[in-house]
Amino acid sequence: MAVTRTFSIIKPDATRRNLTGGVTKMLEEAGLRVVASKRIQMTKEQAEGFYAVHKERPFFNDLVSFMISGPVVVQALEGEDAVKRNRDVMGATNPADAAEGTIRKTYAESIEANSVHGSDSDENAAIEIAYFFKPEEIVG
Ligand code: RTP
Ligand code: MG
Repeated sequence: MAVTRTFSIIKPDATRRNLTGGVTKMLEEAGLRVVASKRIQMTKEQAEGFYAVHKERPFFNDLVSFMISGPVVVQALEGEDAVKRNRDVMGATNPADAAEGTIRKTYAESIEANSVHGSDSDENAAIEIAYFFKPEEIVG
């Protein structure tokens, strides 16, 4: 299995509850390595751009408001088959549907305040990493 990268966000519901370490520990225990990380306050424009694929969805405005409601931690993660590995440990979007032992089952508050984002393909991972990090900020 090839070592690849994915992009993760620790969302405002998790930073608010001081769960940056708890979430990162679960990512690391799943075999992912943090190769870039920073805590930021996203602007409305940044959040709208990041979630542009969802702009016709009914939850878009609420999602953008939520993502700028507090600090987030953006991370690039590296590991074998990183996109799938990360999505497996994240669990289902709705924590009510998430499997035991996943980040969302453990920490998420609701389908919106679900503690983490993770890229859904290698192609999107590359786009999302480049949206937040300069190449020299990533140390593999
Ligand atoms: P993500 O992109 O954050 O990793 O999560 P995902 O693939 O599991 O979910 P996606 O369908 O891409 O939706 C992006 C984020 O929008 C919020 N959401 N709210 N109110 C709702 O029905 C609803 N559905 C989705 C969640 O924060 C979700 O992670
Ligand atoms: Mg998604």
